[in-house]
Amino acid sequence: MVKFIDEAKIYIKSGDGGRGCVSFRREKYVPHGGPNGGDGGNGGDVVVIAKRNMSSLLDHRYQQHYRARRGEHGRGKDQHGKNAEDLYIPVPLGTIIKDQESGDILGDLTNDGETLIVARGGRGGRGNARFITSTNQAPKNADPGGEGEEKTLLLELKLLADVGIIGFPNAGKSTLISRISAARPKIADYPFTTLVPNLGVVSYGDGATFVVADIPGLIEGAHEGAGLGIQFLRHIERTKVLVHMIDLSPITDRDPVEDYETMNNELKSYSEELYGKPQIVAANKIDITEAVERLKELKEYCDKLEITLFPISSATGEGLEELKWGIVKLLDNIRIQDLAEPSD
Ligand SMILES: Nc1nc2c(ncn2[C@@H]2O[C@H](COP(=O)(O)OP(=O)(O)OP(=O)(O)O)[C@@H](O)[C@H]2O)c(=O)[nH]1
Ligand SMILES: [Mg+2]
Repeated sequence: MVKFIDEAKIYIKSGDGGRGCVSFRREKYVPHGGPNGGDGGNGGDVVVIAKRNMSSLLDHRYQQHYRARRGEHGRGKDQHGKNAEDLYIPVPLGTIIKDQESGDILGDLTNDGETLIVARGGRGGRGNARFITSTNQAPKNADPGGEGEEKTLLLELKLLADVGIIGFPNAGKSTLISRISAARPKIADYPFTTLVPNLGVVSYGDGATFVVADIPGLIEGAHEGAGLGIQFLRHIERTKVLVHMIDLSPITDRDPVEDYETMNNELKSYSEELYGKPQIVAANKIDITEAVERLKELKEYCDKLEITLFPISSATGEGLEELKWGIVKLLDNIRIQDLAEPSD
């Protein structure tokens, strides 16, 4: 299994408590009314919450500072300052939260909606009305609010790939990852460039992400050990979707339809389960003139078998948005099915 650790470092601060108020009743004809300074409100807590719809810590690399608001100060006429709202920081299921300074693990959130208070807001200060005693009927003191806590947290998540990219060596699998994610795998003009799987986090829409992995290219006879063999397939056994990349470049001297079938035979020899995963065909290198010609036959073949095909160029970026949304749609459908019939 490819496990790759996604990490983020965030700075958090809970809200300070509001100040207590010093105030006295002012009534006509009463020179010194009693104290009526209200308490300050509590500062907001910082709370980490696990969210099923998040799949990476990418967002926290863009936003790294989180501050909850302070409580309102108390006011005269015994008015209590408002408590500040808690600040929620969403993280994916499986995120481990560590205190950077002590190295302690503060928590490990695994269920949707599970929360962990990582910094408590300061308590609101007491207003002078609370300081009244038998000997001091006109106290002029009030508490300042308690201070919020500051911490630097390390968030860690073991990522599992949602999408596996398979295909012949040199098809452009790593190039695709480099175009749709921030990963920068090695790309080169010769087969077997990728020797260990690469992982990338792809973001789309409103903060949502999925994770792709490529694996070293497979060739005919891989299940008998040809090329790098098929041992790498185990890395994509737990993905939900496969992107089957076909190299349309005439340089391969192979037939795209045959490539598709060969690859699927290799998959099947390895595992029926892997073979049975939903596939999307990404027909790559359509920036090459002859490739467009070679696309036709593959397209007809896929249409006949009702296989979704996206013509793309990982080099120029053509068709990549469509491919990305095609993957998202498929993942969403699978998620909906999973919700309907939970497997665990
Ligand atoms: N013209 C063209 N060339 C491409 C395209 N995508 C990738 N290439 C080239 O194809 C070659 C192989 O690309 P890689 O991304 O390394 O291929 P791979 O499938 O990861 O290869 P392995 O790791 O060896 O299995 C490189 O020279 C890329 O520049 C494309 O859309 N058009
Ligand atoms: Mg590669």
